[in-house]
Amino acid sequence: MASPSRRHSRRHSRSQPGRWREDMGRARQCQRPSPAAPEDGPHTLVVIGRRFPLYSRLPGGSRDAEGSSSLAHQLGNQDDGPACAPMQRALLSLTIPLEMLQLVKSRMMEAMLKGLSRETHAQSCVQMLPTFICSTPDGTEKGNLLVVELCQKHVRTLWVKLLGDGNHSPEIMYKIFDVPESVMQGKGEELFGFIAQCVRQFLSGIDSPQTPIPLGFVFPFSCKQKKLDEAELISWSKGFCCSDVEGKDVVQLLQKAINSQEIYNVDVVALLNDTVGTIMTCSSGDKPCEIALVVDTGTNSCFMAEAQLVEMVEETSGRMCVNTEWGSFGEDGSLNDILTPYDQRVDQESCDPGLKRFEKLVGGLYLGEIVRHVLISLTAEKALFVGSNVTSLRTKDVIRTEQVLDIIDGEDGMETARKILEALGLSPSERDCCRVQQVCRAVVSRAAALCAAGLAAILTHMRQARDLDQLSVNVGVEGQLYQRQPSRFGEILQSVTGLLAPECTTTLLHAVDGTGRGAAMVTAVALRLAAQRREVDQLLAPLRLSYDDLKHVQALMRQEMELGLGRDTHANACVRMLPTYVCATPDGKEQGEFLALDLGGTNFRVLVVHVGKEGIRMASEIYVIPTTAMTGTGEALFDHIMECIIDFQQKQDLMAQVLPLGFTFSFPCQQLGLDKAVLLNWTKGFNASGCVGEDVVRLLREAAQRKEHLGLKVVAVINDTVGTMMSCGYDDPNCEIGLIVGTGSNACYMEEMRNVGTVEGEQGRMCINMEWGAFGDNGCLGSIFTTFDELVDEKTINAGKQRFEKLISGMYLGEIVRHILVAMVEKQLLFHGKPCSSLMERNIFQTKFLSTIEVDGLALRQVQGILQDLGIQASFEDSVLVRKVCHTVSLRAAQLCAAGLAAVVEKMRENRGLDKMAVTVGVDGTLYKLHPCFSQNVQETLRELAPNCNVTFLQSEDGSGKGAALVAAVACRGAEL
Ligand code: 0WK
Ligand code: BGC
Repeated sequence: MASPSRRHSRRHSRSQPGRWREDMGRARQCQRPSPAAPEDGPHTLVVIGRRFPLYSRLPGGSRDAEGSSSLAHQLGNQDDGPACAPMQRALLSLTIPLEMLQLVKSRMMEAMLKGLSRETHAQSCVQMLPTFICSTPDGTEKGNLLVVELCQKHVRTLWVKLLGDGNHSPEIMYKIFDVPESVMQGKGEELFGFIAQCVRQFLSGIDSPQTPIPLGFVFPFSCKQKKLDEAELISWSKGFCCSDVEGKDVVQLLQKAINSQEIYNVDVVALLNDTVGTIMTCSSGDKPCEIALVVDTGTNSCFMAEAQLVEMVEETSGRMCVNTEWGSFGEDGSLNDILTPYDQRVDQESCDPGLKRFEKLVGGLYLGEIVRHVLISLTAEKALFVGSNVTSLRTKDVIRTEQVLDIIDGEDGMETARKILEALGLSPSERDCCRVQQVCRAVVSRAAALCAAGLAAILTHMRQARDLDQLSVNVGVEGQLYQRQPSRFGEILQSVTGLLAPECTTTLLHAVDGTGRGAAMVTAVALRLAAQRREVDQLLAPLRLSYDDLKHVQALMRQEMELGLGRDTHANACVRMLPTYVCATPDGKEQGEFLALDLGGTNFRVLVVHVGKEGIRMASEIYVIPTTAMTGTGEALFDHIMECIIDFQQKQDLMAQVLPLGFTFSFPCQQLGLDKAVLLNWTKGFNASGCVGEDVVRLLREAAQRKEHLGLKVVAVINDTVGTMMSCGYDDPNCEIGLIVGTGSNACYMEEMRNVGTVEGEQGRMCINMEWGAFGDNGCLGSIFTTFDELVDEKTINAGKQRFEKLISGMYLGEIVRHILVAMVEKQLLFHGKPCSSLMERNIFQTKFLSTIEVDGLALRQVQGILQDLGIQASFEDSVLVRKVCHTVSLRAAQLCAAGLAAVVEKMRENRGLDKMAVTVGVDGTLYKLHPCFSQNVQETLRELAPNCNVTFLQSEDGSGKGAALVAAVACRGAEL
C-alpha cells in the first residue's frame, strides 16, 4: 500500500463525486463526568434562572402528590410569566421520575428475557437478535478490508488496513456518498445498485488490489441473522422503506448488485448491525467493550450475552453478541403510561405508526418532531409566540434534532434558539427562547433517561446472567445525540444509569470514527473464521462419506460375506462368516438355571440366570480383567476368570450346584460345536499367549482343574453378537440379527443353511458370526481409510487387523479424534496452534468424551471442562471445533455400521425372496447405547441404504449373558433329546 502522502495527492481528483477523508481512526475515551457544579448539573431543570433537581430525588422521592406537587411547585415558582401553567404541565409530562424509569427498566428486562427465549421470542417486542459474533476482537486481526456503512442519509465506503498490532490505530480511508431521498423509498434493487456504484467509484479512486477484497457491510436495520454472511431484513425504519427487501437476505442482494457492477473481486463476508460495529470499534485487546448503544437517527443497543441464554441459536456456551433492537420496545403498550400526546402525534405522523415506540422517544429522527409538537401545543395555549405567525411550525421535520442539540448544548443556546425560531418566521421573545430551550432540554433529557433505563436493564441482566455482585463494563456509544462532548445526553445517560443500576460501573467510550473500524474487525474475524472453516472442512473431508461411498462399502461387505460363506473362498476371506451352530432363536420353552460368563466387552460379567415360564431372572457380578491378564499368559487369564467364577458362586451360594454354563466369548472363534470354539485371533487389546488356535472351552476347563473346581459344566460357547441376538430374540421372535458396537464391533444373523458352504446341510438356518471387524483387512477399504486411521492402526497391537472395527468401535474413535486434533493444532486451527503435550498421549482422548461432547445443547463450557481436565485451555471457537471433529468421527462410524447392516438385511431379504422384509436387530455395546446420536444415525443411514427392509432395533437390556444362558438351555434340551 503506497505511503499516505503520495496516495493522498493522486486520488483526490475533484471529478469524483462524494467527500474524501483520511483518518488514522483513534477512539477518544470520555470518563465518568466530573461531578457537575451543583448549580449547573445535568439533572437540574432551569426555568428562568432557577435550578430544579429532577432525578436525584429517587429513591423514596415518590411521584405522589408531594413529589409532583413539589416539582410543579418549584416550576411554578420559577416561570411565573404569563401562561406558565401550560409550560409547567408540558415540562412535567416530559419528565419521568426515577421510580417510573425503574419500571421502564424492569419492563425492558422482561421484554429482553422474552426475546431470548425460544418459546416467547416471536411475541417479544425487543427481538434480541443473535449476531453470530462470539468474541470481541483480540487485536490480532490483520488485512486490508473494505467496509460499507449504510447511514441515515449517506453511504460511507471505507478502506481499512488492520495491522494486527492491537489495531489501536488502523489506517482508514473513506468516502461519503449522499443517498438521494428517492433511493431510500424506492426499489430495493435501486438501493443496492446505488451502494454497489459507491463501492465501484470508491475502489476506482484507490489502487485497490485485484486480489479478493473482503467486504463488511454495516446495515443498521433489524435483521434475522443466520450466519455472519446471511441476514434477512425484518423491517425498515428511520425513513427507509425500499420495496422488495424485507424477508430477503441482504448480503445476497448487495453481492448481486456488486457483481452486476462487474466488480468480481469483492466478496461480502459479513453483515453487521451498527451497534455491533460500535461494540467492535470501541473494543481493543486490553479493553473489550461488552455493550454498545447507538443514539443517532434511530436508537439500538447490543451486548455480549451468555450464549446459553440465547435460545435461538445452537451455541450454548461462551458469549454471543445480541442485537436487542430495543427501538421496538413499547410496541406492546408497555410504554403507554409515559407516552405524551406529543409522542402520539409524532407516531401518527410517522411512516410506521404504532411501531418503534421506544425509538420514537429517543431517536434523533423524532426528537425535533416532539419539540415541534410541544411548541404547537404551547402556542395553542398562548404560552409561546403570542402574536407570531406560527404556520411554519405545522411543517413536519421543520425542527431538526441537531438544532435541538444546538439549543441545549450550544454555548449560547438562547441565541441559537432565537436564530432558529426567527428562521422559521417566528418573532420569539426572550421568554419564548427560554421556554423553547427548556422544552428542548426536557425532550433530550427524557430521551437520555430512557436510554439509561434501557442500559441499566442490560447491565443488570448481564450481572445476573454472570452471577456477579458487581459488574464493570465498557460501553461503546455512537450517534449524534452523544457526539458532542460533554453532552447533556451523555451526562444524564451516565448518571441515571448509575442510579438505576448502582451495582454496575460503566465507562462510556465514544466510537469516534463510527462503526467503520468495528466493521473491519468483524470482517477480519469473519475472514479468519471462514478461512479456518475452509481448512477444517478440507481436513475433515476424507472422513465425510457420501451416499455413494456407503453404497460402495455395502456392496464390498456383501462381496466379502459371499467369500466368507463360500466353501472354497472362506479360508482367505477377511469377513470370516463363522458358523455358530445356533440354528434357532429362542422359542420361549427354554427352562432351567444356568451360569453365564460374558467376556470381551468393557466388563467381564459372571451371571446366574433362571429361565422359566414366568420369564428370566438373573443375578450378576462385574469383574475387572486387568491389562496384565489381557496381555499375559492364557493360563493366567483363564485362572483369573476361574477365580471370578468361584467368587461369584460363593457369593451366590452356588458352590454346591453344578449349573450348565453358557460362555459368551467375544472374539473370533472357529466354532466346532456348541461347546467347542477355537480362538482365531485376539482383538480389542487382548493378547494373552497360548490361546490362539486353542479351544477356549478347554482352556477354561483346564483352569477349573487347576483350581480343582468341579462346579464347572460348560455347555455352550457363543459370541456376544449371538448372545445379544438370543437375548433379544427371547422378547422379539423377529430378532434374527445381533449387533455389537462397543469396545469392538461385530454382527451375526440367521443365514440359510444352503448358503453356508462351510457347513453340511441345506435345510433351515444357522446363525453366522460375521466377525465383520476384520472387513477391509485385505485392503478393500483403502479408499475409506484416512491418514488418521492409519495413525491409529499402526499404533495398535494388531496393526493391519480389524480395520473395519477400528473405524467404528469405542476402543478407537477417541484416538481418531485425538489425531485429528493434533493435526489441527499443527495447522494453527486449534488452541491458537499452541502444542498440547497432553494431546500427544495415546488414548488420552477417550471415546466416552465424544458421547459427552456431542450431547445436544451441552453447554460448551462442559466441552471446555473436558479439555481443561486434559490441561488444554480452549476458547469458545476451539470447543465448537472439537465438537465438530467428534461429530464427524462418530457419524462416519455410525454410517459405516449401517452400510454393513444394509448388506446383511438385503442379503436376508434376497435369501427369502421377499420384496419387503421386516426384521429386528438385537443390539448392545456402550457406544451404541450411550452415544447421544450414534443409534439414530445408524438407523437413518440404514433406512436410506436398505429402503426395502423395515428394521427394528432392540437394545438388549441384560447383555448377552442372558443369551448365553438361553443357548445353554437349548443345548441342554438338545442333550435330553
Ligand atoms: C454387553 C454384552 C457383552 C458385549 C458388550 C459389548 O453383554 O457381551 O461384549 O456389551 O459392549 P462393550 O462393553 O464393549 O461396550
Ligand atoms: C470381536 C468379536 C466381538 C466384537 C464385539 C470384536 O473385536 O472380534 O468377536 O463380537 O468385538 O465385542
